[in-house]
Amino acid sequence: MGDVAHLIARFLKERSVDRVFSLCGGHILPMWDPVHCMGISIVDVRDERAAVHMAHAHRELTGRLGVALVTAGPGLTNAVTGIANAHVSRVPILVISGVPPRPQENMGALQAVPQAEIVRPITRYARTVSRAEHVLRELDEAVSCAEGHCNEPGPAFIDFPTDLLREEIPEAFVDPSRFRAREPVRIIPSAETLGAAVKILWHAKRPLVISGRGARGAEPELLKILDVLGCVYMDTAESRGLVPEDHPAYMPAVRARAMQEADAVLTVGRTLDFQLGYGSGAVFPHARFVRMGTSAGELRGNRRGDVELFGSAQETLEALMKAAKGARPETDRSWIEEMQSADRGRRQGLVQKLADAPPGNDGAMHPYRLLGHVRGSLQEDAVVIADGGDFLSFARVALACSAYLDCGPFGCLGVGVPFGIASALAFPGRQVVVVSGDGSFGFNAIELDTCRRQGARVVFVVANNAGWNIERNDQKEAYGGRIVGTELEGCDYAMLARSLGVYGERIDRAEDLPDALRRAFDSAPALLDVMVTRDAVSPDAAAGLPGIPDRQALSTWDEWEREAQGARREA
Ligand SMILES: Cc1ncc(C[n+]2csc(CCOP(=O)(O)OP(=O)(O)O)c2C)c(N)n1
Repeated sequence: MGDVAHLIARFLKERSVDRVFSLCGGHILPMWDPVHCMGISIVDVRDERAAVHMAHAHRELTGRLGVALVTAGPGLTNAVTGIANAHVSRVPILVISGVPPRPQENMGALQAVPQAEIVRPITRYARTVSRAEHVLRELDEAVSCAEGHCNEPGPAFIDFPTDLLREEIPEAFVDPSRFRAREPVRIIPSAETLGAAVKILWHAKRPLVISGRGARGAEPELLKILDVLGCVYMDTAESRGLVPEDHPAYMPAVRARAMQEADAVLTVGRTLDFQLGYGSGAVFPHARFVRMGTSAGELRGNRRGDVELFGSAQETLEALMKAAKGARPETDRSWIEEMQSADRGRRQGLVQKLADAPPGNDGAMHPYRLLGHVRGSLQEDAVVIADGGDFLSFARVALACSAYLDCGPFGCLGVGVPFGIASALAFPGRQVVVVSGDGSFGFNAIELDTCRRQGARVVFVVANNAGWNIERNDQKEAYGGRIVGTELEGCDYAMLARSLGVYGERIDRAEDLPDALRRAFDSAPALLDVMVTRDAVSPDAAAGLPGIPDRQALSTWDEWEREAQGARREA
């Protein structure tokens, strides 16, 4: 049969893993060769953190298991940020590592730290496997836990002592059924709860549907319910692209108003985290909630649903439609039309800003002008990755696309470069654009080397305002104008790119952007280092996000929350 390392490689192959993101090290090298010989490509990176970010993006965009292979000790500790990011975003990835050989256990071996214990709070599974006969069973269970079979999806971590990797494994220990991927669990709620949900949603005057990552794979059913209810729809970054942006229910520019005015909310596979005001009665003052999901977080986190539909999105939405047969939704058409018109107005306003937002007092281009040109250069199936503080906030509203990833609810600066590389490797025929603040770009800038070596055709657009601007602006506002440690030097990122063999140009004038973008797409991998103003105030900055209010993420919501709590105390 061969050794344990070959068995692990075979498991990955049987589970259709075509790419593993990794950085070499003695503790894991026994797995590298078999992985390579199985025809699985190894994307060798410059920092383990980038490997995990790449596995994350690979999973998000392809739906296939993302795998990172990191060496012991500092290899694992470097990977922790990536693991934590996947944990918060609930992304199924498998992180494999090695640990010192068993005969050296607790003796002060090279790179020995309690790895599984370090990552346990941020993983769905974290175990060290120290017996050959357990390897397949544990791998199977690790992947099931990552996929969220009957629980919340997220990262799984497994490591093996290096001597075990070299140990021969008798054929009798190999249970072939363990190679087969498990079918996802399909759950449908009871007829009674479905009926109760129909009552709330079909009698609502101002229904709002909010989707999350649990809605993935249920696009047709989601569209159907939006069409039947004729409601307002909010995607969230984790389920962006499920509903086309020209759908009549899609009104991204009036989200806060929809939350304030809705009288019924259906959440589909979405937790009520800070981005949704924790579902608070101060942010949703009139709504009854129907919550649909397969984990406790989606079903009841922060706010109990008036009806809770424990079920997988596709089957449950389908069952909900069946349960509603014959019922006529009572949606108030005039409210919908008013919302649509407000949304249209704001979106037109945005298009205008993208075309003519004025430069700052420093004479440098407004970030919206840059993003307007990027938007104009995108093909329909482009993959867009956004990273940064202010710049991410501008990009999130400015760029329309069908595939999108960003720093997510972990606010994980630095994902841009690795996310972009993994995307371009997964989709070599599509445009992949990373738009990044200059500070954020720096975290994983060295991965431009990986990008070139791997032939990943990414276009990186760095918005260079020579600062950690969203924090710098907060210092200006809230700390007596004292600017301390939030400025950068306006480094020449184009030169940095060229030094790593990537095409690079620095751009100062908006009118030079269309041609520069064309050259960048032709020469990808390529980087445009674009000088932008520090004076622009982003939507997130205006909403008070960087100030970290006490009760809510945004200052307006925080004020509503304070008022609501005050009113409760008085009552
Ligand atoms: C790893 C990490 N470190 C620090 C922060 C805090 N932070 C949030 S936004 C931001 C500034 C980002 O600067 P840049 O990428 O240049 O974008 P800009 O705000 O200038 O547009 C910082 C430091 C974070 N979210 N993540």
